Amino acid sequence: MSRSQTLIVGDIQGCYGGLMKLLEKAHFDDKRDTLFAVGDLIARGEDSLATVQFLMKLGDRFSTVLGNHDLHFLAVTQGLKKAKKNDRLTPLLNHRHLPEIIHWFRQFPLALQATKHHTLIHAGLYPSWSTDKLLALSTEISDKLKGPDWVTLLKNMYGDGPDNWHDDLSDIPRERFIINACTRMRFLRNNQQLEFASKSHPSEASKELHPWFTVSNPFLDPQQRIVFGHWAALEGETGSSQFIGLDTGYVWGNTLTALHVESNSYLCVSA
Ligand SMILES: [Mn+2]
Repeated sequence: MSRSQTLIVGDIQGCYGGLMKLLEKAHFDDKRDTLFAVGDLIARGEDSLATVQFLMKLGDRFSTVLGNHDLHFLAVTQGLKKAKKNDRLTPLLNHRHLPEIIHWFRQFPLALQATKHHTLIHAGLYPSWSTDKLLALSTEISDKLKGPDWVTLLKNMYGDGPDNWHDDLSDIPRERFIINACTRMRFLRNNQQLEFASKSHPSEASKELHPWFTVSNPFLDPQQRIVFGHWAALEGETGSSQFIGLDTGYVWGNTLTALHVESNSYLCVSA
């Protein structure tokens, strides 16, 4: 009997066909193997509904962290926001099982420990946090998202500030910073301020902007690998084996990438 496999897949974005190609290539067996994702399961691709239905059927063989598109989808279901112009979420939003789908999404955290040495987060690890701290802050948000005030949490999450972290942040500014750092961060300014305007490859960004993974983090255990998505223009180029960027822009016509944990190798399919 072959050994069980653990796959961590990059941003699926509703690209059901790409996900199927990738899992076939891996000979993924849903009775034996485990699939993790780094968030943004849905939105721009051709079939967000089929993607969600497939992942829901995997039960506890699947887990994910939430991305900005996943949280935005939840906000849209509650009438807090309109779907973005390029989102193709209508079949999902109109589905008769929408309440179950909403419930399913709300159970997932912002960060999770997939293996002893792999921490998953959609955007990145803010450089003054350890992974233990990240997981604790994720739990703060997750408890709210699972609880009775979840719609209020989503209503208050929109906005770019505060842009700097303090341990004594509380209430809405605290929630918003945690959600922004975990799901939207790419670049930081010199004083570790979050900056959201630039989405480019680091080589094309202004000199005052630093990719979060290049900012020294004295709290990060060198044994921990940070596995993230969100930044398609990065094409996975972090320059460090400790930071594993899996968004390789399948939805933009490039590739869908997964880390195969047991062999520490990458699987890739082209759009
Ligand atoms: Mn994203």
